[in-house]
Amino acid sequence: MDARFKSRDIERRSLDVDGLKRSFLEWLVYSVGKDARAATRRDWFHTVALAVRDRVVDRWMDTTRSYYQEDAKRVYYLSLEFLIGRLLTNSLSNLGIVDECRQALDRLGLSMEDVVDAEPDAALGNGGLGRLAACFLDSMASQGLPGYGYGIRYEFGLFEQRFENGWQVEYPEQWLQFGNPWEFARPEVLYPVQFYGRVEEFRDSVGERAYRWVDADRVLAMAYDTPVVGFGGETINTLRLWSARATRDFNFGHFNDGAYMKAVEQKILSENLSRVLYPNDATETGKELRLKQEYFFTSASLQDILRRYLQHHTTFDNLPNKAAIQLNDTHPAIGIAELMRLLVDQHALRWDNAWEITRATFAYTNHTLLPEALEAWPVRMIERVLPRHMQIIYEINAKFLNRTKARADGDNAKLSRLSLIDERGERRVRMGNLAFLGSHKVNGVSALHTELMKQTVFADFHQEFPDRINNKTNGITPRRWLKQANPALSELITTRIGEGWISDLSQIAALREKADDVVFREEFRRAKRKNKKRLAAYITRQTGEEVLVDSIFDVQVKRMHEYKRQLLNVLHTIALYNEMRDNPTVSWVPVTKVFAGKAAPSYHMAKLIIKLINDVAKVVNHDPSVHDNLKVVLLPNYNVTAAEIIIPAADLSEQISTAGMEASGTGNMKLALNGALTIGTLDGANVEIREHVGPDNIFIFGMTADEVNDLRASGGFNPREVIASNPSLKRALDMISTGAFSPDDRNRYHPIVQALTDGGDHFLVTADFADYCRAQDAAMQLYRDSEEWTRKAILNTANMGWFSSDRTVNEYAGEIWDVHPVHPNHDGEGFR
Ligand code: BZD
Repeated sequence: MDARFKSRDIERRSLDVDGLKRSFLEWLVYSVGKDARAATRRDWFHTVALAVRDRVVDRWMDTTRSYYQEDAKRVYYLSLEFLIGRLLTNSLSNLGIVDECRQALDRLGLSMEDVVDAEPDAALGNGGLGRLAACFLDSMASQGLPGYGYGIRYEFGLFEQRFENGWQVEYPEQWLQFGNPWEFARPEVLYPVQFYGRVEEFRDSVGERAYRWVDADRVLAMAYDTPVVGFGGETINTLRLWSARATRDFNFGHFNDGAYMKAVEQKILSENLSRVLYPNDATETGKELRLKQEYFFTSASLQDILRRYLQHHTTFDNLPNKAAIQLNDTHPAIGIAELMRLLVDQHALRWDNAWEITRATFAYTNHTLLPEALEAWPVRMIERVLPRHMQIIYEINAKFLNRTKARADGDNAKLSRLSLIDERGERRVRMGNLAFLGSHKVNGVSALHTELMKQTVFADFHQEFPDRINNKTNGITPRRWLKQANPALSELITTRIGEGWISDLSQIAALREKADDVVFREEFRRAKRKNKKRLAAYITRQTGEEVLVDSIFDVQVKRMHEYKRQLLNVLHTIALYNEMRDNPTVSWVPVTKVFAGKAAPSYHMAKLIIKLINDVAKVVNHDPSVHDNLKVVLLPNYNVTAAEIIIPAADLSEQISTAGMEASGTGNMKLALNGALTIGTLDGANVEIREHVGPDNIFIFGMTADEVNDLRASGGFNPREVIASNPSLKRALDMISTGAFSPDDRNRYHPIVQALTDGGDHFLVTADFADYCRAQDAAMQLYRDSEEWTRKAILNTANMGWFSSDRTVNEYAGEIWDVHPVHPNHDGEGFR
């Protein structure tokens, strides 16, 4: 081998400062094509990312080879969303070379922060569901589990949010504009995906009725692979995202007619499939393109999974022993009909055999009980777009209802609830029912949510299949959400208890005893203060507002939604503002209310709430009579990168959804792990957080899910009475409705006031207001006692170990997937 080649080859893997520096220079010149004088920060980011990627590739191949050689059972996580965020710090940190990289850059006169900041935030998701998928990828790789992510390589991720005159305005987000150094295009990994056309019946070789899908349009799914670096760099898994490509023969007929431009137009249109992420979180769109996206990535993934399986097997009997497919909500649930189609139509399996294999392979995670979020595609649309799948769904349904009828003895109402088809109004396919029926396990994402699934949406199914529903409480990866986002605290923790917590978060319990150690408390506070300074500077950069570092940072960061009740927080803000103005001589605990979150572009109420927060901020922040004791900021464009700055700096974590409506929450876990005290309702995983951190270390308020249920069952309540009996609530609402925050348009907030009064206050904002204010007062009083506050904050961090996504993923692996760690053989290569 050429000597120069060989030395480069070794250099590609060296992890010391000199080796990194040399390969940076080499990459800058030979791959980015710049010299050091002309290079921009973005050039350097690409350079460093490519050099880091080099250090991953051998181990990635080793990992994949080991899975192949062992014919290990793999888990395939099918998700329409992966909210990944930036990868540079993540990769360096999981490889253990953050300091080496920093020094190498330093020697080149570059700051690591500048390079890191040049990376776009990969926002291929809306919120919790997409971020959970990303945390699971990290946890699977960190534990050596053979896990693959499958999704869509959206050209445009979640929109960029800006405020114009206080209103949300959406801009396209172009994360791929300058290329993506982490991904490998796989132009040879290409699968056809069909749409439209019709179904032909024929007799197969043994004279049985069979079907083929003909005259369909075709699109190709092309793979892009991103390595998923596990902690320690032992296991490197794969995230495979599909991009739509036109087939070469697309509408060839048009060429013959001479209508060349028309054919090219068609080509462009078919590639729209992977163009953009739908920005709705918790509401269904019912748009045909969305259905096509769901089928597109599901079909390509299943074809890929079967191809991999068939490398080792000649029949499908072992598929459930070699592949577990997890459906992240119902978005990929059409995969159940697709696997049936592939097995029955393409591989000639008998129906019952195919169904048994399908059910044993799939499992389904539900993330919401909100009726408006449950997918139900019009039968007529599926008939048109996926005609063969509609037949298969009918067949699944008929067989199931026939079997069930015998036992349901005449309970037709129950049968119609169990049906895959909702016959009320326009006929629709209930994707939740399909997912349930086609899976061997169905799970909720917190203990409460899973119970409510059994009692509400899936009550009838639960009766039929009492062993199918199980709980898997969500978790978060401690690598990104503590180690990387909060170096100040994580270094402190490591000096005291070692670094075992990074891969086994239960070890963080060793901090419990440190809560009583004055010196540790002081150091814990110092770390928090450092993070608060960083956030304060960020706030000033983003909004121009100056905030007091020693005020309570009271943080509510999440998508804007009425059920999450940002309005409750705003009403408390206004009430507090009034109290401060009324009592200027009292020594108030200074409060900084930090909000951030995007609203779905068509969700008018959520956008109006954004405008209200900005309007309230304008009034409060410029009122000298509150002496800077209260500041309100709404940070624009909340995303993973912003979360990494905000969360470590929070003192108080707002988790205040109407009980029974937030399936789990995961921001609640990130904030508590970073030493914020939660103020929250007994909803989602808050219930379990209370159990772990202890009731003395959390501020719980408001109605319980049972109370909410009873109240609604008894016909609701009269918000007007509640408002009349609470002067501070009445005053706050009056100010909103008379234009105190919108002098330029006094009626602006009429819809909000209306919803909270004559509208019946569906989310029980007024009903929970008084108790929320009580809990807020308790928090503010406690904050005065900084030792006691810090003690509780430490106990939060110390008691959150169970909420690691490593624990969650292990539960899935053991109780649903039956997959086991594989230890890749890295013998052939010299890496450390
Ligand atoms: O899933 C969220 C729930 O609201 C949270 O309570 C829970 O913690 C997380 C993770 O389990 N659901 C979503 O984020 N849902 C969506 O983002 C979504 C996206 C598209 C369509 C429907 C819902």
